[in-house]
Amino acid sequence: MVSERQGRPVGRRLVLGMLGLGAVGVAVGAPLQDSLNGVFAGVREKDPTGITGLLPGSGDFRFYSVAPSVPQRTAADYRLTVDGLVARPTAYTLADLQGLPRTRMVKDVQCVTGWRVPRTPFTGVRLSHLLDAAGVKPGAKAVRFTCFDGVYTESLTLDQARRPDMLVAYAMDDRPVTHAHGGPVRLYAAPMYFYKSAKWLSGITVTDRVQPGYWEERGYDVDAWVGRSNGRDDASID
Ligand SMILES: Nc1nc2c(c(=O)[nH]1)N[C@H]1C(S)=C(S)[C@@H](COP(=O)(O)O)O[C@H]1N2
Ligand SMILES: [Mo]
Repeated sequence: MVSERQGRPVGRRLVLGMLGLGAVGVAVGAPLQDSLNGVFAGVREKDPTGITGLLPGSGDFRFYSVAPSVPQRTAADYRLTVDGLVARPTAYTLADLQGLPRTRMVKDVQCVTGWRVPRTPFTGVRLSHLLDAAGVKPGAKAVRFTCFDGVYTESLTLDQARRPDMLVAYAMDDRPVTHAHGGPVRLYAAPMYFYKSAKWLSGITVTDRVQPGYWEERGYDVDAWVGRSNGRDDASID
């Protein structure tokens, strides 16, 4: 099976080269650091020296991106569109989203490859609120998520999407979602493995059937309930 860890060959080569040089991360500035964190994500789990853990500001998180580079979106140019089988297609700015009813949740983040970050707060607007505002048409069965990295996609059934623990999140750890973590806006699918939580969210399309997302086309479960799917935390996922 193709896995997350195999999805970043360019980054890994670059990182291995840098590790060979010895000094890591110390002298680089913030924007570069952001992208380096992305590059380091793929190796950290395999790094027996622990040296990648020395990267500042990364906490326990790994940073994942299947895209080699992702554009920045600011509060001025960020848009989230809601379209498809809806009565009222809508485009939200970041300020629009922040002005909607706010939900904060604190749960463990769990990636399917085994790493976990305990008690991570996410804040945003419920996905169900955006769906209700758009007016889901009869016959709709699912939701497709697209991202401004131009590559990643995700999906939920309409029933899953309407759960109160599915958020369109603009804060993580009580701070604006950073670019490396998928800011300014990412999905937070709390009851599911973290691959469902699409970063750099730009589109929500209501559809008549589930279209499997990026990793799901590569073998991951579409219904990604934590503890109940993908062979649980079984290392065989790799
Ligand atoms: N756009 C996009 N979203 C994504 C991914 C990605 O590669 N691209 N990776 C997924 C996976 S596998 C995980 S574990 C989490 C990682 O989120 P983080 O980088 O904030 O830790 O994002 C998910 N959402
Ligand atoms: Mo993941």
